[in-house]
Amino acid sequence: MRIHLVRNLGILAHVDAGKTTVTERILHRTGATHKTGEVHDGTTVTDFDPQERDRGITIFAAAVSCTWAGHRLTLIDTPGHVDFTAEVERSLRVLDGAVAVFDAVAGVEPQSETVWRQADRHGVPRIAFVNKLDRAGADLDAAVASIRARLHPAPLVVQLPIGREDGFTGVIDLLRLPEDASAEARRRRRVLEEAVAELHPVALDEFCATGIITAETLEKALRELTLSGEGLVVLCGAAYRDRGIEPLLDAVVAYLPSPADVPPVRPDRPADPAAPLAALVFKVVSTATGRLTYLRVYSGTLRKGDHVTDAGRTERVARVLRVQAARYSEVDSAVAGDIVAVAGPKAARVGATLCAPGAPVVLEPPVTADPVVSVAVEARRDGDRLTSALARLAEEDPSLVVRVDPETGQTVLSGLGELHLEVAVEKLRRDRGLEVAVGRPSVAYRETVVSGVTGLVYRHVKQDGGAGQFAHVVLDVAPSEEEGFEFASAVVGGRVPREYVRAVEAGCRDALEEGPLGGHPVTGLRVTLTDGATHPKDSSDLAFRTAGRLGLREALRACAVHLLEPVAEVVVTVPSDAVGGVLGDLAARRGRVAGSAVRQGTAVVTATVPVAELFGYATRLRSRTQGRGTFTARPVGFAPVP
Ligand SMILES: Nc1nc2c(ncn2[C@@H]2O[C@H](COP(=O)(O)OP(=O)(O)OP(=O)(O)O)[C@@H](O)[C@H]2O)c(=O)[nH]1
Ligand SMILES: [Mg+2]
Repeated sequence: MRIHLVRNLGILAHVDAGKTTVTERILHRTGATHKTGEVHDGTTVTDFDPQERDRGITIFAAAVSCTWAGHRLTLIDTPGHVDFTAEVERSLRVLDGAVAVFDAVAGVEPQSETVWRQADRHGVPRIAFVNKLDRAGADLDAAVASIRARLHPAPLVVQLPIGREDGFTGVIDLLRLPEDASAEARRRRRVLEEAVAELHPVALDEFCATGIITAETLEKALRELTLSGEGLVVLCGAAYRDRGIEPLLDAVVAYLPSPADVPPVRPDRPADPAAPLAALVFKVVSTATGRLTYLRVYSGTLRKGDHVTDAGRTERVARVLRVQAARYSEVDSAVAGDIVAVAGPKAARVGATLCAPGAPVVLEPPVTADPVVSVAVEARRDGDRLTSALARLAEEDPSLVVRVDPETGQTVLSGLGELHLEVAVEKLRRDRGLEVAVGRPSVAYRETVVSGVTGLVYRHVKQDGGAGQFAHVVLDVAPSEEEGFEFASAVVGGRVPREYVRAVEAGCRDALEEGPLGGHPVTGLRVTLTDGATHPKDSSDLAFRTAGRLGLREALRACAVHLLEPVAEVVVTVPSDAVGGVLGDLAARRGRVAGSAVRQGTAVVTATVPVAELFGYATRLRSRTQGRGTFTARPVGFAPVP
């Protein structure tokens, strides 16, 4: 398949907007499947995990391929629930374009905004699909207005719905209007022409010269505006009723980029099958037949049997597989622009770069979010199996972190939300047959330095027979504005050789895993190695790493350290008569209300609330509002515990 005929796209949206249903209808319409499944029956192609089928939500991003109009489309159906945002992040990293799906009743919802900003950060061009036009209360114009107000200043609506709500039967293409088009359709075509003329010089010239813009010019202009992000093509339909799917496929082909239309991942790795191989691992899964590594090939060709390197390790690719959700078909090779899975590599992690042994390269890995919620887990028996199963889970999903609490000795699993952890634990039970007991959820605290120390001296000296150990370091510790950890060396005159400086930094990182207050990870500090000394025989990397670790641990005990807790931005939607109770309840939960708005009898309250105060909030809100209230919570960082 020639590269400009390839489309790699994500389906993105708030929970329940209809991503999986859209994907399902696309697979059917393109002939990739013969039956169409439904989310509520647990029969869709992309929600194939038993937990997804039971819960009726997408948890894991699933890739599927199909062909349309001579193009090969690879779609990634992503989860909409906020707890699985990391899964979306990993997918966005390897996609060239996206379809953002909206609910025609709700318009832009909180998680639509989150994934939109994520896509912005990755520079992923997208088109919009306003779904569920068949629902009571569906309103395309209102949905477009909310897109304009909150996401994109220039939505360009290219269709007109036929019929409303239950009477919705399809869409009229405003680009190619039939002869007998209604006055309303002509008016909307005019609106589209004017909007495009405003953004696109060639279209403007044509508009000024002839008074209209032809369908061909419009299509060309819309493609360019989509790729540059200056305009947002908006389509509409009702996936459930199979309306608007063909035009959506046409739009994907017409407007979204091929791998050759986006900037190369690196200047020296063009999207060319003849270039040296560079592929990024974005997903790792264990299947019944072994470990599969999902990757996006950015440049070069990956053949079955090839050897590839990843951070210095060389591994053999035994099989290359094209992915169809839970099914795989073997192919001989994958080329630049392809998204495939491979069997063989045992060590490659999510975020790793696989490359040609002679031409090593490291691509930027997807960012992983910090965990905010933890539970203690314990095996009723088979403790060792639990340990290895947890390690496997964390490998598949880097937003899960496993550690042993230094005080209680308990194994603690941390993740991005209660649901995230619940799903992980359920996976241990179902997929691995482990009987696990789970403690109550608690938040994942952090520690941060508020005032530092200078000139802390640490000498690590061991001379009890055999080879000795000698390392001498002097450290300054200061708070930093940024989250995370910065390290610098100000050592002069080569008093500490470069490799030992690196060992000191590694030792400091070890020390950051357990802070002085309660053994929580330490963040927001800058450490400077200001001086040190070596011994001609007894100094080693190990000695300096140990000195870095113990030295920083001692320094942290001398610093003023503050406890941080995760906070979330909460958006609560309730009938307006319940808003008083909701505000009071948020205040009792240490929430800070940022704003509230009332529209058509519905109040939307936005607040920042500590995650620790949100456990059980769903139940509380439901009972307060007789089931009519809903909320979403999005972790937004850490704040000092009062
Ligand atoms: N009325 C109506 N319902 C729809 C339409 N499309 C999807 N639905 C229903 O909306 C619900 C959610 O659809 P999904 O396809 O699971 O939504 P999703 O965006 O994949 O949800 P998550 O993956 O959990 O974020 C299901 O019950 C669908 O049957 C539509 O066009 N009209
Ligand atoms: Mg879904």
